[in-house]
Amino acid sequence: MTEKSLTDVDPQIAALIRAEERRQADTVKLIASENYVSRAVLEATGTVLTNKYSEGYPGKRYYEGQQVIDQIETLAIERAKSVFGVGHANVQPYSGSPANLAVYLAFLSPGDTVLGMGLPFGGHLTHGWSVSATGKWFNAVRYGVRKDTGRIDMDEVRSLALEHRPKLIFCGGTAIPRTIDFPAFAEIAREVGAVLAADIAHIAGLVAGGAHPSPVGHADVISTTTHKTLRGPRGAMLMATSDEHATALNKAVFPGLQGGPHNHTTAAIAVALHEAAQPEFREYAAQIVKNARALAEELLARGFDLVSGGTDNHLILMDLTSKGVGGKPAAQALDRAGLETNYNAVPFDPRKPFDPSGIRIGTPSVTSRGMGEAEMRQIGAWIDEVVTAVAKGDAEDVIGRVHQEVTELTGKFPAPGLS
Ligand code: DSN
Repeated sequence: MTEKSLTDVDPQIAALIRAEERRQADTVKLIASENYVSRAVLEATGTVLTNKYSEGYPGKRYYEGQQVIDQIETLAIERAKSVFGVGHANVQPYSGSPANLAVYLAFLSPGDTVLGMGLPFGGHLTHGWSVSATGKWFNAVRYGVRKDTGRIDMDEVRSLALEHRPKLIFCGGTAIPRTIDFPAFAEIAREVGAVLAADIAHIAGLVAGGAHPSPVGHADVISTTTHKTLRGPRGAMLMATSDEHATALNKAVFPGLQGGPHNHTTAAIAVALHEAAQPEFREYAAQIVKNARALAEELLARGFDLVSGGTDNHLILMDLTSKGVGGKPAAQALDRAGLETNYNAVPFDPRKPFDPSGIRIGTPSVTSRGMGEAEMRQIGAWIDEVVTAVAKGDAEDVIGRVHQEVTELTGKFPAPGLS
């Protein structure tokens, strides 16, 4: 049994994995938080490193046999420090939510106040939203965006901070199409004596590639997943500049929250960081932004409302209210046409989170496939055709034709890592 291949042992799962591989190859993936990792990252993920326990940190473990694992984790840490220009990095958080929980554990006690962006405005559940442990166990105060601009209102952030004196302020989020003003957040955090955590999960690849300003020098703590624009495996990292913050974060990750790190993931993070240090990565990051701008321009020209009127980064948040279509039916129709998106709340959304007014799209995956501005304009045209057809209540023919055209396009742009 133990020497047999996956196909021999479990043909059902093997076939499903192949089906998912085909689906990913044939789809124009526009989910802003997804990407295609390289074959090298995939290879590192599926290795014998998954067999090893290594609770603790390099040089100080609770299990023997760390001769190799210590070297791998040290390489990942050193590469993270070099790519982001920070003094300390912890590469062990299992994913973004545990990484953010570790920030709370490091600096807050239950009941303390956190100031974060509200989920419907583009924040993350772990920035203190009500259904998250962070909203239940801490006193969460939320900022949003201005109704007229769709952008974060720094005056509101400051007045909420002065009124509530949070111990922790989160900036960053999951549906923010504009540049995050790290210096402005840092000034407010300093004024009220709060720890500033920059959650750069969405934009980490842009920061690493010089296509978004860095929070380094402004935020006390930087939290990121590794699988979005950074194009690594599913995982996360925490970074800090001061020894004091780094020590608190390390203790919070282990033994505070987690047990053994996922060493196969650590190795794949190291590989992704090696890739992020190459000159081509800067071109990739710049192209993500160019592609998002081209796609936004096409959608605006076709009469779509975009939250904040456009994008500075990899992400576009479309408000479909004026098109007379909900986000969910639009996303479902687009998916059937081979255009994968997610429905998403828009700021001040009158509809429910499971049936919101918007869809969120992004350009990391299509950029990783080598697509450029011309393809973005084509994708914008397809989105328009499908959404318009859904609004008219007669989308089947359009969905079928667009799907065929999408398949022709994806055939010309093979996705990294897929055979
Ligand atoms: N689920 C991630 C996203 O899609 O943005 C955030 O955690």
